[in-house]
Amino acid sequence: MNYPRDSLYSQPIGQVSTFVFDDQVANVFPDMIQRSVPGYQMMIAAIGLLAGRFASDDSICYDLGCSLGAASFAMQQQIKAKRCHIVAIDNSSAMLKRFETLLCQQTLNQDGLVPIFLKCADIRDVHIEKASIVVLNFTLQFLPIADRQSLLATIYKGLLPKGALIISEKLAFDDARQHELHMNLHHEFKKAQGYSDLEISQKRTALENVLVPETFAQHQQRLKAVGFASAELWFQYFNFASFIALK
Ligand code: GEK
Repeated sequence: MNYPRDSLYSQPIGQVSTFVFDDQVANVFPDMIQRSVPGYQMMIAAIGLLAGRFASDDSICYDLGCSLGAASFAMQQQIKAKRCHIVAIDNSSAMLKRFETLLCQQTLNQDGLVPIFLKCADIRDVHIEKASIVVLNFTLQFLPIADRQSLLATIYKGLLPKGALIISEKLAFDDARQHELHMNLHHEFKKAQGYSDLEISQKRTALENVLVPETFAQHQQRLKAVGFASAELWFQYFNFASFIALK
């Protein structure tokens, strides 16, 4: 499938409305996320490797907030476990429609891969069971802060004893100068990717109160509070990071 370049915020918009994962966004999503999230491709590739290590026989791998399935496809390429499958969940039907098309094209060509099952649902309502690996790749940040702990508790409960949770997020920093520095570096990253100042600032307005970043310490404390034995960073590029929590 050919995905067009993201120019959703390139023209002046009188009143920028709240960001939603609708058809317009889904249409340009691969370009948008790649040019907006430093290290996105590297994180996706590494999530594949992590799934290869953690996916166990007779278990389920979850991709929560899967969008077009980049993490699911990367995991699928690396999972060698038997009687294992991936459950990919998103509440945007526009995203899942495109994921479905990609999945149909792919399964025609490749046999022997673990199956991926798509589910259109709010990740706060889903049941997690027999999970060997759960991925929240830039999804938790879109939930209201008050809802994050109960989702993580559900994941913890559904994970097998040797299971792992991978969380990637935009981070905030306690130190005001560090916070400002990382925000500016991200702005410069986006400019280097071809976004204009107008696009960057209108997108920032659209995401206000929708994408709410927290510090790594806040994430770590919450993960420990729901029972995880440990949670450590394995990747960071400016204010974008990925961490792994072990049951
Ligand atoms: C990737 N993981 O390419 N329930 C289900 N889905 C949700 C919810 C919710 N409550 N809230 C948001 N989403 C992907 C990228 S994008 C990240 C993830 C970004 C979904 C939303 O519809 C969108 O598809 C995804 O979470 C976030 O590896 O756009 O920065």
